[in-house]
Amino acid sequence: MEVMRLFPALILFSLLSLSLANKDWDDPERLAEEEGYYKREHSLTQPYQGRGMDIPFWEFGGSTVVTNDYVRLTPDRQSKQGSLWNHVPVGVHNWEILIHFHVHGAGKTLFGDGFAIWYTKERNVMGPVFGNQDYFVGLGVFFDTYSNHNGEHAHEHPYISAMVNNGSLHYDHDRDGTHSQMAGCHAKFRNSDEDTLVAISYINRQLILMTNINGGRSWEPCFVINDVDLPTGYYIGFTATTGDLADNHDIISVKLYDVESQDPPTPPKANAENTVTQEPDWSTVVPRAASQELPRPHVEDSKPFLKPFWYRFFSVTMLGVLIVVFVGVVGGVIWKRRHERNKKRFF
Ligand SMILES: *[C@@H]1O[C@H](CO)[C@@H](O)[C@H](O)[C@H]1NC(C)=O
Ligand SMILES: [Ca+2]
Repeated sequence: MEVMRLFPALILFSLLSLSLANKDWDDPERLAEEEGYYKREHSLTQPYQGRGMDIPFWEFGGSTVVTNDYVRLTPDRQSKQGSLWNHVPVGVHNWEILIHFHVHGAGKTLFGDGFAIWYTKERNVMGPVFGNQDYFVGLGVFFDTYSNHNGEHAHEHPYISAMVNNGSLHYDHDRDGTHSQMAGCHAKFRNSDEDTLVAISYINRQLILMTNINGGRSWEPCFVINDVDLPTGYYIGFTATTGDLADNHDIISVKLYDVESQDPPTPPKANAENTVTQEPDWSTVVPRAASQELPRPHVEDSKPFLKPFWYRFFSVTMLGVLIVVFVGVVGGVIWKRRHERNKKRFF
């Protein structure tokens, strides 16, 4: 029968839709718990015990102070810069990091400037990019609370954006870095009554950022960036800065997980002909992102990256439609046969 021949294809298509729906936006906490291997040497949790002011595996500079409840990079005062750097290089190339932070202050309309999360070659060098050096090498994720507005971009602040740099690019503070960002999203994390968390995962060269800023377990997608090259051996760090405007920038906890790669590594080009899959040397990779937004004179509306929503919506909807169609067709066939049999019986 025609319908029966279609059945395996339908099942396959449904499964495919489901797997597509779940691939990109995994619950970061589930991923960390089930597939991640907690790395204590890259994590920071309460109590931040150590001798005196020291925190094991971490060092801090500038205005940073450690209390029982948080590490405060800057206080809500003007012209401060603070840093917190992990001094153990990250040796794994697939990782996820969960960060609990708190940005808050007395300012109702004027506050700034924000903080940054780093995965860079160098650490502990102060500078103008949210307290870190410019022309950095590696990844910077900026939590920019103040819009240095000039009509260059149409997004609202606070704004989270990511930039990958090989040391050649300048972070343009006056333009909120929109000329060098890979992707970004608007997120109202400042002065939130709820715990504010961010999850950044770098798995199979895909960089994903999600936020949890509205309480509960609701993780919101911010962006997905494919084809990002980051080597192993760089350092995790946090910096923040205030200028004319100020805010408290607090880091409450950091948890890094070694996440197993779900796919085998791509063999280096030289070995493409033979079938031996050789682990590439992850430590020599130069930071690079295929999707870097190119310098431009005019900036268009840069809305948050919405495609994955559509993806999920589309595939879940498709599955529903398929089930309805399938049930309808099978039901229709059965009904028709019964009807015909009944006809024969009664007439
Ligand atoms: C560094 O990045 C710039 C701009 O993206 C690029 O033009 C340059 O070739 C890169 N250099 C290396 C060594 O990859
Ligand atoms: Ca800014």
